[in-house]
Amino acid sequence: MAETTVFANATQLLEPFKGVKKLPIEEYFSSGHRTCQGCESALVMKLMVKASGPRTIVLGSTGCMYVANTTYYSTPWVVPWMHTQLGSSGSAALGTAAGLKALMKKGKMKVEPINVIAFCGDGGGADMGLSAISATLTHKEYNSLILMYDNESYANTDIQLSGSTPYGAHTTFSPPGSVKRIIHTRWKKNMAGMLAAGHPECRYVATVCASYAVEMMNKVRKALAIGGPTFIHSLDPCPKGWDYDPMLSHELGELAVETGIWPMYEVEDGVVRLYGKSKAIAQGRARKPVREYLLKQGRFAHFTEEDLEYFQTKVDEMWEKWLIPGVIPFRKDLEEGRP
Ligand SMILES: Cc1ncc(C[n+]2csc(CCOP(=O)(O)OP(=O)(O)O)c2C)c(N)n1
Ligand code: SF4
Ligand SMILES: [Mg+2]
Repeated sequence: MAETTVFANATQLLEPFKGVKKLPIEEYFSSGHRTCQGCESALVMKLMVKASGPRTIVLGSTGCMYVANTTYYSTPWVVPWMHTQLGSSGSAALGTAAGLKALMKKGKMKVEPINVIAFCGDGGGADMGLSAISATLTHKEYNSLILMYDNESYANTDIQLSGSTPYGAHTTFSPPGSVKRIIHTRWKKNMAGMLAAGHPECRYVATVCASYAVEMMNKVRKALAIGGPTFIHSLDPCPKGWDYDPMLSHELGELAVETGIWPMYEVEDGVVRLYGKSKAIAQGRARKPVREYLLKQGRFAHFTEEDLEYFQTKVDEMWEKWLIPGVIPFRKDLEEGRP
């Protein structure tokens, strides 16, 4: 008969890695994929399953990380994995977690905590699958992690604009022209902040960047170990969509954080913590100018001084005026007399 612990949401004990030298040597996402040279999303997949370990099921939405990782008769996945429809990472996570629980309860499977991770791209997560992710984050009785790898476009279908594409970027849907230079005039969606603020049953939400690999893996381990549904948003430089030399991927990830464009934080049981260099910035470390990040990428090559200045002003605003720098855009000071 099944052990009751499983039905009380037992998770694996996943202690944080104590540094790069302490990482396990085993790989669960190995050779056999066809992602572009310098693809940070592929690195995210590799780090994600290294962090979770072998007793993990991975579910992947359509996108680069599905298509490039499942060439006929060849796959880099060493753990069991399944494709799911573009907008279905949330449903796949919840359904799999519930299915495993039911099979264990009926005695049809050995009772053990199995990690369930569903990944999606920004198109699949921040746009198309948002409602399913939201629904999953309300079901506290099922353990799962949804990881959104954000390359800031619908990359697999040739770099269309998504709700996660940054202001002004050149995509196939927003090519700069001589009459109108900036076609995409919207600020990027605040996905992790939105999900953390609106899902009281979700115990853990974090933003990560693979340039800070050990920190990223430890966030994955925390998300899996804490129990219930959790969410991680990863910013992933994409040489093809962002138009830069693949050797710059790691550096661009660092610059996204150092310029303050990508704040790294976690929300654990309702408590927000900035971490790594984002914490240092909040404590007074100077942010690098956004131009150092933007001008290394062809998708911003059409930017004039005025555009760079506008982008800088918006990032400054996040850090100076938002309730939590770069995280919660609620302002305290708009109406006199109100907190
Ligand atoms: C319902 C649906 N609409 C459109 C497509 C075509 N399609 C396949 S991959 C993809 C891009 C997905 O973008 P994203 O989720 O950001 O992942 P990325 O390709 O960037 O890795 C699209 C539009 C699809 N597979 N299913
Ligand atoms: S287009 Fe971007 S996300 Fe897709 S495989 Fe290439 S580098 Fe990776
Ligand atoms: Mg994408």
